[in-house]
Amino acid sequence: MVEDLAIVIVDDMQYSRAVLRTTLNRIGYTDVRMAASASEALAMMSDRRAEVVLADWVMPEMNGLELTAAIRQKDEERGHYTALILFTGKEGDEAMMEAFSHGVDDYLTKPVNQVQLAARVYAAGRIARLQNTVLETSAALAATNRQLEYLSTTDPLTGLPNRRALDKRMESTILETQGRGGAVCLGILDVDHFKQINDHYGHDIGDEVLVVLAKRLRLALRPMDMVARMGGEEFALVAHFQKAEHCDPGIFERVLRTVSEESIPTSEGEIPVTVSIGVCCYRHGEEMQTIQSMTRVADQNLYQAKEQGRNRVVG
Ligand code: GH3
Ligand code: MG
Ligand code: MG
Ligand code: MG
Repeated sequence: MVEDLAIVIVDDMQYSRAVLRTTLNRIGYTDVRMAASASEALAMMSDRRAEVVLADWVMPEMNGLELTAAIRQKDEERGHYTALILFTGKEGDEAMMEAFSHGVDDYLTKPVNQVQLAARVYAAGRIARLQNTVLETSAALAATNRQLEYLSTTDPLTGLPNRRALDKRMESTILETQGRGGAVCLGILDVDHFKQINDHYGHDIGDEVLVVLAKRLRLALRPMDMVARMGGEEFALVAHFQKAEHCDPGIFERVLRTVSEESIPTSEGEIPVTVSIGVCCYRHGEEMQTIQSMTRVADQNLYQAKEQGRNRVVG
């Protein structure tokens, strides 16, 4: 018994189609569909895919080679592979070479020998299954990689980029500022007296505050700016400006006001929250900065902001 295959026969001659189908049925293939033209075959295959296509070369409108190109393109889009056997009355090595150079997997001359047909269809089925296994495996691998990439760069509590993603962004933004121009500002934001919120309402409510705060910070900045969670109740804000003269550390004042203007809703009621922000900006042409040097300066400024009474921006 052969393993069944989804087969499509394409031939403009009704008689040829019927002979092939009868032969394939006799071998044991039950899923054999027939199309009278290339476009009919393509429609059939977009309904339900085929594993092996047996196509006539010479057909009106779209010929077997054009059909091969169309199937290859559709397969590429969908991540499938269809094995293609071209059959033809054309004689000679040149015709055969032309067919293979157009991407067919196999080639048969008419009248089609039944034993050869059985062997070639069997081999074509094996090609299709091997190719499809490879494609499915690499698609699964790519999905796993995307998932890993997401997990390794995202903070699970707030859904914001994490420290690792922040470092990557800072590195590329600093390089861009150095090379192409513009400016980059790093703000390190720390919630004021967050320990008191935890102590008073409990750690879970503290978490709720962090989640809402993260959303507010995201909304307070431009889409191209980055808001990341550095850890604990500390967030990093990264803003890049195309031109050095557009550098505007004032955005951090706006962030500060957005946070303190409205209390944060939690399941234990509204909790007023203020934050302190330490800023470091690097403009093109200034002495070179690194992530470390910018973080150091922003941290020192954050410390100053806390010292000076909190709920303020320094830098
Ligand atoms: P300051 O104004 O000086 O920043 O005071 P603070 O109380 O915010 O500073 P401190 O660093 O003493 O406290 C930060 C607290 O944040 C301590 C820690 O328990 C809490 N914390 C860190 N990570 C989390 C978290 O993921 N969830 C919650 N609920 N609390 C956290
Ligand atoms: Mg024909
Ligand atoms: Mg802190
Ligand atoms: Mg704090």
